[in-house]
Amino acid sequence: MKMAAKTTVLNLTEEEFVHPGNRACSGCGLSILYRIGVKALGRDCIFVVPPSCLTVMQGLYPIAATQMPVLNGTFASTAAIATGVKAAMRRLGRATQVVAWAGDGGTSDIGIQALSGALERGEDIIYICYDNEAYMNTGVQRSGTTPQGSLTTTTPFSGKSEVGKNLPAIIAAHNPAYLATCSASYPLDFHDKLLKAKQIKGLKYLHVQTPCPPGWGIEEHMTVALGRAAVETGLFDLYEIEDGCLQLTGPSQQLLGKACLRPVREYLEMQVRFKACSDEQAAALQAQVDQRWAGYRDKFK
Ligand SMILES: Cc1ncc(C[n+]2csc(CCOP(=O)(O)OP(=O)(O)O)c2C)c(N)n1
Ligand code: SF4
Ligand SMILES: [Mg+2]
Repeated sequence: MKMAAKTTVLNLTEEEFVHPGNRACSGCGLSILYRIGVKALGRDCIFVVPPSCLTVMQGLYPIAATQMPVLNGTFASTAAIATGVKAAMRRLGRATQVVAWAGDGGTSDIGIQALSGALERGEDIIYICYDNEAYMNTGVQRSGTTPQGSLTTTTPFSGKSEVGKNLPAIIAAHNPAYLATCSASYPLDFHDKLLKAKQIKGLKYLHVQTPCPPGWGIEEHMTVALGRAAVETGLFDLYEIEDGCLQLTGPSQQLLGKACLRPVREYLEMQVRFKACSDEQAAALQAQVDQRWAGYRDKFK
């Protein structure tokens, strides 16, 4: 399915579904993503959210920050709850979108079993994983997707020693109806991928990198610059997978025309969490990026 005409700031709906003022930290990547993403979903949707910064940001009824119904569940059961809510909607004859929206800890670690089952069954839900690359809500503990070398409160001296999970690749191995990677720094790209996901039957998975100022050790005004640097260095690629076929999208697709990308070191040096990262670790990361992008250039030339 081809993407329809792109949304811009000029034609993005002015209707707001998120009330002014919420409990996210200033500069939170998730809050940018949430406000814009919800515009693509529209009013007829139900969120299923496990414990995370999003639960805190949305707040509790009757002073919730969002106008749509939210079901807060347990960590392990997000995709199973969404499956049940969708079945109930079907039974009622309603086309309501059911959207599971969870963090990286809730997706790559604790909720992965229920998500894997829902993927295998091809449940007709949207699953969004916002990846701030640690358990932020409880004080920056390392998660499955925390990158190697990153300082967290549970990897406080020399950073995480293991390589982070490539969660989109794990999801892709389940052959979902639609998979897209997105960034909070390109919220309209996320908006349009979500619009597209709404038209597709089956499980749609969107994986979004969301910079987190306190967890990454950056100033609040650097959030957008950080997400862009992740894309421009080739560390975080924006793509879609449909019918098993991967296509780079938007800003990542445009990078194909460049002879070389920004050095990975630039991205690492912008963040306190990588201050223990050794030259060898940075060089290994650069080598991985170079190899992946050589593969893209071969494939898409
Ligand atoms: C079973 C269970 N274990 C631990 C917690 C405590 N807890 C609440 S939020 C959270 C962090 C979630 O991390 P992530 O999914 O990455 O979302 P983020 O906080 O980064 O937004 C944890 C560990 C919990 N509520 N339930
Ligand atoms: S800790 Fe990070 S993800 Fe959580 S609300 Fe603050 S900026 Fe957002
Ligand atoms: Mg997280």
